[in-house]
Amino acid sequence: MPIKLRPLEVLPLAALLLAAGCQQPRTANEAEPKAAAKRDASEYLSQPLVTDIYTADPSAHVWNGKIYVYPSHDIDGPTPEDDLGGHFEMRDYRILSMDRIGGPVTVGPVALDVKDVPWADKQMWAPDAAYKNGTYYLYFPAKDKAGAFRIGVATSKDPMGPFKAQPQPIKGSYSIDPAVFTDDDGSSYIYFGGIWGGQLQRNVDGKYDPNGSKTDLGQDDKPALAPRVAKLTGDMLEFSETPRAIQILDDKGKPLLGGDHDRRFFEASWMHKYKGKYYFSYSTGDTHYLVYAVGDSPYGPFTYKGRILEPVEGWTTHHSIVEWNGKWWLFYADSQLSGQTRLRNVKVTELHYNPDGTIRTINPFVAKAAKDGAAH
Ligand code: FUB
Repeated sequence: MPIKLRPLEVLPLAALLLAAGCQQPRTANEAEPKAAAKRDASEYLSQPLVTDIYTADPSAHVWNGKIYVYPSHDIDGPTPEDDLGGHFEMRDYRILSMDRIGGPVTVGPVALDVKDVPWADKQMWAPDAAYKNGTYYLYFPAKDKAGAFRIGVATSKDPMGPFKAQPQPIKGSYSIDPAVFTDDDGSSYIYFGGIWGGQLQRNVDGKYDPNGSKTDLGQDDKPALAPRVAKLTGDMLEFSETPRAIQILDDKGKPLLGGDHDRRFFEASWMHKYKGKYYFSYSTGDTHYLVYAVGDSPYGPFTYKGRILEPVEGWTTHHSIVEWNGKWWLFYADSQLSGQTRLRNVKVTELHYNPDGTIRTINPFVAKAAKDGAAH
């Protein structure tokens, strides 16, 4: 998404060079990631799941006991970094699978290419997947020929693909970052939206306004732009209702405001259920946190509870949360391998709940004291 410089102590070398007007050398799309001059690998809480392609925005699912990760497939392109994420020029999806966390990771072949999606033009951003009655569904945002983000669906009998796209995007869809949650009664809900380059602010009435704001509503003292949710039809291919705005409230029951950049919704919706409660989590974008809010219904309202992950290396932060083998896991991404926001790598770490159901905040870097202790 957009580029905005982070504090110097976490600013990657590449971003410093860019800020100074220096051009970064471009590599081939599938080039072997090169180690960038920055932190030592031991300073990161966890290591990249794969190193032969760049991946981001990991949506993890467990099907038949096996873990599948549906990430964005980052590539290096010619577009300079901008606030609207023009530098995220992804053209296809590759799916990851593993039998166990910590075990070998298989990188699947191309599962869906933009050239095989009749309505899409470019920028295959963060996807998600779902399963129903023997079919796997891949949900993905892409820009259409008019430059508006829409959300498409593609189907396959194999979780690794290849997927075949529907000829048109989901009717009435807009913006980015679809995440599909299936509740215990079998109903599936799709969450989506993202401000700035994700164009939510240009779709306030569900109709794309190419001349709309570049950032948000520009009203810091009004409720922030809300992520959207819609129940899916039984065949998983369309919205069964007009998408609803999701309310995210503070502990006094007031909506989070547009100026509350530490807590308000930016992008990267995810829904999971823990002990009967609905956990809606998301990225705060320009403040770089992954945060969560809890409610009693998949539609919300949700009450803001706190941070899941402190800022990672790189501008974006995007995640999924899944239960596997009796433990809960946070899949996330940073820019460890490349030092560049546009070339990210997915990771996983265990997530812990407190007895009251709140989530313990994770630091993506190893605390110095702990590292020194481990070295002795
Ligand atoms: O990967 C492209 C975009 O960056 C995603 O759609 C956002 O969530 C952010 O990670």
